[in-house]
Amino acid sequence: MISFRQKCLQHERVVGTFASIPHPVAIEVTAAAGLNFLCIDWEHSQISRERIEDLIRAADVHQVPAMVRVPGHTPEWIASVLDAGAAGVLVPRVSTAAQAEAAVQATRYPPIGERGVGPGRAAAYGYRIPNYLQAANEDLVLAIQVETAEGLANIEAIVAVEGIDVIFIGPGDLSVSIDATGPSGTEKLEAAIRKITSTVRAAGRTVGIFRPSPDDVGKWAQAGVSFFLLASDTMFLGASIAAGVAAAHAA
Ligand code: 3PY
Repeated sequence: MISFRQKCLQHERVVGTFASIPHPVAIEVTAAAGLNFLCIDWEHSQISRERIEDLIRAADVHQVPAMVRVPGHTPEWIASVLDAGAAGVLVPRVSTAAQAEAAVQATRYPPIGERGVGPGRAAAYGYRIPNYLQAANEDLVLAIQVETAEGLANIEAIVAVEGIDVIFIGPGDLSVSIDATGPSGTEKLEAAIRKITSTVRAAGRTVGIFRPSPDDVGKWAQAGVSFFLLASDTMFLGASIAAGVAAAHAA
């Protein structure tokens, strides 16, 4: 069976969502919904490092790969969630080739990178270290987020960094960073997203994007995006409750 990383690298469409509710029950409910993967959001939630390990465990029960969005570029955070068994990392706010290269170094073991060897959950608490080292370098997904004006300006150099699997666009942050918020910024933001997408695809690499709803997933897939993070557990929960309540009032 083709691995999650290979699906990403081969531009197969994968659809996931951000998991931000710090409880394994939410992961189990979300994981059973037919997603290709989950991304546990350590950057923008109450989720703690200890809880991340339980959430990954819950996703594993459903055989859904669980990536983790780390809060920043610190190599120890990246290694720590990979040791917990994450299927990969999403590193936010990568704006230069040097930052992209540092993410590769933190994610891969030597000779590719500098990740430290530890007897964490991913290596069966030490029993499987020899097997795990090679499997980790082959199977873990490294996605970096381009979401700043600086990242947009440096996109050619970032795309040239070996070892990045997915260049993921964060439209919310990007819109703020390039001063393209609200309806008046729509065209400017769309042009920026298209520039990143076409540059990444011209280099044969994989593009991802956050979309708050599925409405324009088809449009961005046509533009060359194949890795989608669709809303979040809390967004789906809120929208579903609101729709149910509205329907009950209207009945
Ligand atoms: C963004 O849209 O900026 C994101 O980071 C998505 O979570």
